Formats: sequence, C-alpha cells, structure tokens
Amino acid sequence: MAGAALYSGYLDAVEQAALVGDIRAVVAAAPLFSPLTPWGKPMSVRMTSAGKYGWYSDRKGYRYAPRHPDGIDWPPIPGRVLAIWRHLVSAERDPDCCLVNFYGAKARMGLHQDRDEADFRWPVLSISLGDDARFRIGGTTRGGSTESVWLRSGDVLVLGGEARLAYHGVDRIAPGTSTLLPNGGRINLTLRVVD
Ligand SMILES: O=C(O)CCC(=O)C(=O)O
Ligand SMILES: [Mn+2]
Repeated sequence: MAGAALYSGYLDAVEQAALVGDIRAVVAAAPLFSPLTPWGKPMSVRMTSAGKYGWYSDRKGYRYAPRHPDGIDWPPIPGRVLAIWRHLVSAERDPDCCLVNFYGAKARMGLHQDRDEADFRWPVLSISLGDDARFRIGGTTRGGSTESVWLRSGDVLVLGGEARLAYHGVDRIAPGTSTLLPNGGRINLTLRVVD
C-alpha cells in the first residue's frame, strides 16, 4: 500500500541480538505490564515503553503517559533504536516514544489505527524481533479490504503518508520460527512522534 515501506531483513543477527540486550535493560527499568482495553479486558500483548512518553491504556482509554504505571520514569530510548529511526525516517526529529510490545505464543493485536499522536505527518516505524508475526493491514476505514504479510525477525516497517492511519493488527505469532529469544515469542518496537 502507498506509504508503507517494508525493509525485509534490515537488521542482521548481530544487530538483532544487540537490540534484544538493549530491550532487556529497558524492561529491567520499566517492567512489562498488560494494559486493560477501554472495555476492561487485559490485552494479550505485554508492554512497556522508553522515551518521553509511554503508550498506556485502561478503562479511561488509550493515551500517552509521562510515567510507567508503577510511577517510575520511562527509560531513554536506546541509541541503537534511535539510529534506525534517524537512518530510515529523519535525523531532524527523534521519536518521543518507543513502545515495546511482547507477544507470547498466544498473543495477538486486533485491527486498530495509531491515532493517539498530535501530528500524523510523522511516520510510525516498527521493528520486529523473534518469532514471525502475521501482520494485517487495510485502508483508513474499518471494515475495508486488508492484506497480510509475515513480519520476520530483523524486518523494519515504516507506515507513513496514506498508510500512517491505516488499520493494522497482528493475527498471530508463529511459535518456534526464530531462535533469537531463548524462551520464544516476539518483540515489536514501535517508534512514534507524539507531540
Ligand atoms: O506488533 C506489531 O507489529 C504492531 C504493533 C502495533 O500496531 C502497535 O503497537 O500499535
Ligand atoms: Mn499500531
């Protein structure tokens, strides 16, 4: 789709392992949690964030929060993650948030738009690490036609232009397709400009 760019195999095995190390440090500082949907159901994906803001959800709705739910500051976005943004998106403006999503074997993410940000001119960049994910993307209205692609470890997806507000989600993970994470699963890093 226009505005969507998939960089397949953008990160080699050494870079992927280094990123996993960076994310372990983020998770040690700001533990993973399962946000509640606005309908009160815990999400199957566990998450945390790095940067100026973290993405958060509970019965009050989706939003960005200045602190982790435990009251701690979000750790800084790792330099290696920022370098990917600066190379593929812009060296002028860094993202405000790096959302860290962890998918266990059964986790999924329903179709949604990323629309809690103030300025949609900035694309969303997402990095896949670990097990393969069946990613679904459609148009800017709910209920339209969609297409699916497998996102694999080391792939980077940039959604900008027309694709910035495209509905997207993760139908399922394919357990055992990567050896990057010793206990399996998938990490997705999503970088966004928020303000
Ligand atoms: O895990 C993915 O590939 C997508 C994550 C996502 O869409 C989100 O966190 O908003
Ligand atoms: Mn999204």
